[in-house]
Amino acid sequence: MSIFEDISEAVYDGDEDVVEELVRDGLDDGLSAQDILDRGLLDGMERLGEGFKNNEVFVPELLIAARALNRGTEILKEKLTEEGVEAVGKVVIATVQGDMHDIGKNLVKLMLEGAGFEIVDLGVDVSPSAIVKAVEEHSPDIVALSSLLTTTMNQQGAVVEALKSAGLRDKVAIMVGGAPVTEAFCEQIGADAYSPDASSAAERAKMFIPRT
Ligand code: B1M
Repeated sequence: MSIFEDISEAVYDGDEDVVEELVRDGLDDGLSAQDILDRGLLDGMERLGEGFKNNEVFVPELLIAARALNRGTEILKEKLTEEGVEAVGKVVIATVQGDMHDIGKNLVKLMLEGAGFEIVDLGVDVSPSAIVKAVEEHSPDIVALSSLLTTTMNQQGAVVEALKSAGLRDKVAIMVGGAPVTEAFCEQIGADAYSPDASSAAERAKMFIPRT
């Protein structure tokens, strides 16, 4: 088995310590952080997702695996973000109300940090009013929203509306993403940009910051 398969398997098994050890080994062997993330950590979660869909894997296993995956990304963080430059702008990021999924949001956060953004992370299950409050308090350039459930993606639209009502819509760019979200949905709710993954989200975010 390759080390990527071993890492994938350790995530699948939710074995945090083995994940940490293997990720460190991979980096020591000169493997790229991006490959370790994509071919190891995320592959394990992808397989679990399939198992969950087929009723072979259940919520507790997903939770344990998510913790193991997060341990791995913490170690990769330094490598994935080492190209980072001085703060180019500020982003308020959140998983929307009713939604507890944070792995994708955390990856987007990580890539944005790597691109030089200062991040205000509001966490998961964040209400539109809490996001409005954070925009008032932190004056970010961008609000980035993540949703993983078809039942919560409409909360992204609720955030757009809440920012409009608060008179703040024109002061921030709104970026959206997450598995059920599409470009068409982004347009429909009046957000400014959809990104399918964390890397493209960071690239897209830079386009909202005027060059000096
Ligand atoms: Co949940 N879950 N889950 N889950 N879970 C999904 C999403 C699901 C697709 C599984 C399935 O049925 N196949 C399904 C949703 C179905 C649907 O709505 N269509 C589902 C369900 C049903 C549920 C529960 C309802 C299950 C239950 O309780 N019966 C429940 C809901 C809880 C809640 O939120 N209220 C639930 C709970 C959980 C756990 C808590 C156990 C756990 C999350 C742990 C955690 O996040 N800390 C969990 C997990 C792990 C998953 C799967 C297996 C993996 C999600 C993940 O982290 N993927 C998932 C199945 C799957 O996706 N295959 C599933 C890896 C991550 C890197 O990808 O988040 O898509 P993703 O992020 C990507 C892009 O989408 C993008 O960039 C990221 C990486 O490049 N992106 C953005 C994400 N956010 C962005 C924001 C941006 C830009 C890009 O802003 C600018």
